[in-house]
Amino acid sequence: SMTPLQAPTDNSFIKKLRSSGRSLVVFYGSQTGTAEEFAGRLAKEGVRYGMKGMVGDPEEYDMEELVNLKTIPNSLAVFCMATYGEGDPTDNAMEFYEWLQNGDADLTGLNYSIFGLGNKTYEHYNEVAIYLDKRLEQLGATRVFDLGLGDDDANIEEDFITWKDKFWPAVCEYFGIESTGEDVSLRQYRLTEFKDDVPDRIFTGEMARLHSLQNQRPPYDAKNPFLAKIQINRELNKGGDRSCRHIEFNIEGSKMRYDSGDHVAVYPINDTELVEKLGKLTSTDLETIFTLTNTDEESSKKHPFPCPCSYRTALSHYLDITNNLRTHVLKELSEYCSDPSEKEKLRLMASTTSEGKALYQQWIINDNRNIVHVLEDLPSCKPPLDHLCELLPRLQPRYYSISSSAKLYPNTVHITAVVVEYMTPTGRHNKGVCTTWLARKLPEPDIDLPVVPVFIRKSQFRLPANPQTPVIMVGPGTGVAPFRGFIQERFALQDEGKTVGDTILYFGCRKQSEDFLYEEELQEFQKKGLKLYLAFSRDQPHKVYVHHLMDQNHDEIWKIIGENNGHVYICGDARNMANDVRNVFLKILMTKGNMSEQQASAYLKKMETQKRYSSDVWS
Ligand code: FMN
Repeated sequence: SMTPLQAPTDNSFIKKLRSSGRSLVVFYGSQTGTAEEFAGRLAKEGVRYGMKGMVGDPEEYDMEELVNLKTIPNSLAVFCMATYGEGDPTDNAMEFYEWLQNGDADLTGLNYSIFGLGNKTYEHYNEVAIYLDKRLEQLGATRVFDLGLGDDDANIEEDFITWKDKFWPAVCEYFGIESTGEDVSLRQYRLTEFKDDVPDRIFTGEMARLHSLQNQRPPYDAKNPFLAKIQINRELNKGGDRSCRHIEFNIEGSKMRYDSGDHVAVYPINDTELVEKLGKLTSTDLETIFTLTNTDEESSKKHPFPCPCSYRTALSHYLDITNNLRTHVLKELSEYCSDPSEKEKLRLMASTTSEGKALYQQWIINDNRNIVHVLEDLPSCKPPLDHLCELLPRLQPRYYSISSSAKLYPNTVHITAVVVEYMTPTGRHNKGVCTTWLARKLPEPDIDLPVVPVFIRKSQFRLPANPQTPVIMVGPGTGVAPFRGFIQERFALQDEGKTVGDTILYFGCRKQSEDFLYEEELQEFQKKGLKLYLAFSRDQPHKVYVHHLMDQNHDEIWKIIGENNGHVYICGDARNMANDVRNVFLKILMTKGNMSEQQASAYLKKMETQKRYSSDVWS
């Protein structure tokens, strides 16, 4: 038989649309799965309006084909795009974004609509979606419905369904589609359960290749994580009731390299107790091996996660069972309630009426209910577990700023992680999936070290190429993590005899005696020249934060950012800290640099584009 020299091109979405009689393609720019999930929901709903849809990862398709989408009659491209960092697209949308920015494709005749995913606590709110919306129009494309913006700080699910409710009628109107948008709930996957002849290839938590965790081979990445041994796992807090762990992953033999400022991703396993509860609530034997197969043969996603596997594996490794439930899941759940009042409650929360939205906000978001809580509190709701497996989003890896320098620790990656644990308003004890799981993985003498699947993600957060450049780092709380790596690196260079510019750290925490992370280490570096400014917010009657200390150091800061071309780094809480700190920099530029407010703001913007003002913040 002949083998073709070239694999058939499967990166043509137009070919795919055509061969499967589709006219709707929904692309997503997604890092942690939300945009991808929204795209899936839109593509699926298209059928209701006579527009069969498909989902597209811009990284996998030839996006230049957008110029030809108009050759398919009544076609529409929708984009669900998240924004990250400093207004950056997600990794999978990067190339597409650059093509749009730098090229001048003629997109006349392309019908499009965009939903953006962002978070208002970030300075560059939804910038990717806003830019894309403007740029596509500039290039000649036709906006079929207004840009929608979702705010993940508030209730992004509500923003999405509110937008979607107006989006579909606008699409129908535009294409002259007469449809009731009939509420058919369609299963996307077909269930096969193996009772007697169990297949011999069964997934047990791998991300892609079968047995990839047993037979490890590089290169390691998101689909093929490295099983790293935990060789150190210790408490950093010296008092108080919170916990912050210092964890060291051994990456020897992995050929993975990292730079200070990179992130390490960890694939966690869900809490056994929660998994067991779900088995009981759905009366399912968790050892049953099953497969979910896409009923749409053309779909690039044959299974929702690696199949076949046991229900236990699916719930432990592949599905997110701790997030607040989305409205479309509530709607599907309502079909399985025997008690009419419970059914009605779920239906109401899934609707876009103001009453429904308020109830969803209260009962799901504020009360923090996940799938287990919902099934516990609505005892007549008895969905089959395989349907839940289709509906729940994928469990995502967790990213941590690496808190070590490869210059000192080429064989280990360190992280600094606060253990997330809190009481919900319904009196439940919620635990962060990854940090609580990691906190329990303690290395013990005479037994094999605990292992966890990890991979490294490169970041833009980088020390200046020239070590003589002075740096100011602002990192209260676990925001200190990447700076521990930066400091190790700078003083290692100094030990080698290089001239190193000023290295200044602003650190803050509640009390010196409780949560001063890496106190001894930082004091050692102080002896070598680290300038350390410490804000202990609760060690005196009035609150002191890092930005207050910066406000007392105008001369030193101005010298570095205004005169000596220094670099500024901010890491930690996006909500208040990053803003307060920015305002102090603006104030210093105005007072010491005699700038107007606008000039100061432009100066910081310029520092950002020169990579002299970088932030790695989260909320
Ligand atoms: N949203 C913004 O609007 N602007 C930002 O600059 C921004 N940066 C972020 C950085 C980090 C580290 C994280 C975790 C989120 C950030 N967000 C920002 C919010 C995300 O865009 C938002 O949570 C979105 O729903 C994520 O979509 P995804 O799950 O598809 O990746």
